[in-house]
Amino acid sequence: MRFAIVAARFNERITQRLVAGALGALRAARLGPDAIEVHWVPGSFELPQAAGHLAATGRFAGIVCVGVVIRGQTPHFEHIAREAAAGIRQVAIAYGVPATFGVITSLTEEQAWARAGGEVGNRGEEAAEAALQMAEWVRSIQDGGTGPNPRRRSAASERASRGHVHLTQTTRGPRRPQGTR
Ligand code: DLZ
Repeated sequence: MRFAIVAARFNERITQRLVAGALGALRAARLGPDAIEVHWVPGSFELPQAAGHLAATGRFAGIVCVGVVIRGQTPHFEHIAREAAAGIRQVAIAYGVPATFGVITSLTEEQAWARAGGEVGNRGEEAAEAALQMAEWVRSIQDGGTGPNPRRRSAASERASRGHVHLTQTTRGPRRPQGTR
């Protein structure tokens, strides 16, 4: 399987850490250099457009989008963060190619560093883990299966999914909240 990382140059020093985290996760999944491409775009606003072009080639099992949006003095932050998130989701749905959201949206630069390999984890690594899991799931569905067997999960994957429903649960039907009928 081939994966792409699309990275936004704005706040580039921090984004580099996200790219490194994403590369680490993909390599840990035994993907070689030939199976990973890194593409840079000017800012997070451009991530969906690039992801769409890459998805349209049909060459990728997953696309990991990384960027850093830090709140400034104006509502610009909201526009960029919202468009990046919605656009990436739209690409994933339109093309059926997992496109994951490794974009930090923070109030301060300090918060961004903390989420780029600091004490709060690495959003790039987590987004790559999510793309790997989704790609595996898509492939198993296309092969006529019911979803992948639970694979050994990395520490980043555990962190990424903490507090969320695991994919294997959602593929086998939603769980009824306890005490309801
Ligand atoms: C213009 C801009 C601003 C103010 N802030 C950010 C940011 O915090 N993070 C980011 O990734 N990009 C930012 N950009 C650039 C936009 O994403 C985009 O590249 C430009 O608006 C050109 O379309």
